[in-house]
Amino acid sequence: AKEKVVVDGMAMQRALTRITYEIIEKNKGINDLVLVGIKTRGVYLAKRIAKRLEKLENAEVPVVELDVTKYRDDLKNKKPNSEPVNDSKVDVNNKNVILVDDVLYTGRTVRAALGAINEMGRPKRIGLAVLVDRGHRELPIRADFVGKNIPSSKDEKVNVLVSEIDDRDSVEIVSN
Ligand code: 3GP
Ligand code: 5GP
Ligand code: MG
Repeated sequence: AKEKVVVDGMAMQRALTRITYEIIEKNKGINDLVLVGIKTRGVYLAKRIAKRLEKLENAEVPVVELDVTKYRDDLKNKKPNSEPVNDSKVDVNNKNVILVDDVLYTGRTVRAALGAINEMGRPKRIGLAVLVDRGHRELPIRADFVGKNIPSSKDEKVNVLVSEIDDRDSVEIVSN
C-alpha cells in the first residue's frame, strides 16, 4: 500500500482555524452554538474548534460527544430499539448545532447523527463541518464547512490522524 500525505500537521491546524472563522462569520458570533463531535476523531476536531472559538470570542462553547454506530442503517451488529447513545446534558433546543466529523463519505453517518440529535431536541439549525470531504455521497447531504476536498476513488482509503490519539496530525491517502 502506498501512502501520500495530503494534509500535514500545519495545514490541518490552518484548516481548523479557517473553519473556526467561517463558523463565527456564518453564526454571527458564538451565541447559542453547540458543537457535536462524532466519535472518535470528530470529537477531537470539535474540541479543537471549540478551543479556537473560545479564544476568539471569550465565551464557552459546549461540545457534545456522539456515538452514532447504533444509528447507522448499514451495520449488521446494530441493535434496533437500542438506548439513545447520547447521555449529554447539553440542551440543543433552539441552538445552532454544528456536527463535526473527520471524513464525509456516503453521508450515512451524518444521517444517523441527525437522528440522534432529533432525539435530543429541536435545534434552530444544524450545520456540518468536516475535515475531509472525499465524495461518493449516497444521500442528499453536504457539508457547510470543509477542511479539504479530496476526490477519492472508492478503493482508496483516507487516513486521518490526530495527535490526541495518534502519533501526529495528518491526512493521508492510502491506495493499494
Ligand atoms: P473514527 O472513529 O476516528 O472516525 O470506523 C472506525 C474508524 O475506521 C474510523 O475512525 C475511521 O477513521 C476509519 N475508517 C476508514 N475507512 C472507513 C470507512 O469507509 N467507513 C467507516 N465507517 N470508517 C472508516
Ligand atoms: P459515511 O457515513 O459518510 O460513509 O462515512 C463517514 C464516517 O465514516 C466518518 O466518521 C469516517 O470516520 C468514516 N470514513 C468513511 N470513509 C473514510 C475514509 O476513507 N477514511 C477515514 N478515516 N474515515 C472514513
Ligand atoms: Mg469519523
